[in-house]
Amino acid sequence: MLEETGLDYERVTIDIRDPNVPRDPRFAAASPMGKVPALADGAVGLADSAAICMYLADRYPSCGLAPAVDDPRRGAYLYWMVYTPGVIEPAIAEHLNKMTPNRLSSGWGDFDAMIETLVAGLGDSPWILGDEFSAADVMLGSSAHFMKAFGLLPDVPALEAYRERCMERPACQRALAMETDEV
Ligand SMILES: N[C@@H](CCC(=O)N[C@@H](CS)C(=O)NCC(=O)O)C(=O)O
Repeated sequence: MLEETGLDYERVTIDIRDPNVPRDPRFAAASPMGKVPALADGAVGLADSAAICMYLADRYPSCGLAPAVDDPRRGAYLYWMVYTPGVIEPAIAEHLNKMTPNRLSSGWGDFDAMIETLVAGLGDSPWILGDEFSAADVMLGSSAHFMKAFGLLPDVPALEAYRERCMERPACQRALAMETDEV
């Protein structure tokens, strides 16, 4: 997301496996659960990737990564922005932990409903809001990539094409290269 914004930023590594490794003090303030990623931006600190993407897109609107608050696409944008933490993540956890799904009573539906809804949302469009890329695609493309990495992405050509489209973006390629360099 930060590569998509084009803003200057500093990456700070947090060791999530060893809590005894000293952490940047801004991290505890930004992430109440101690989860990564987290963002510190002056006096602002927050965690959760969807919240971070929404913050950056709204705080730095000239990056053009979110429809304005009075844009008719804003509703769909917000829906898809929270689709990852609200639907994809719990549906994946339920699926991986072999819990009994209940499409009606669970707020995230179930794994199949999560995939069907995403595929229907994309339709024939290149991006989730249509022809224009947004921060919602940063979240959904990353989620599709994560599912693929864990062998969870169903063989749906439109979904795979979307994942590839997101991953091929120069910003994403730069971010992946940084992670590879760090390993
Ligand atoms: N919904 C959160 C999920 C964050 C999350 O699960 N982070 C994991 C790594 S992928 C983590 O920090 N785990 C370490 C821990 O819980 O101590 C987001 O998208 O930021």
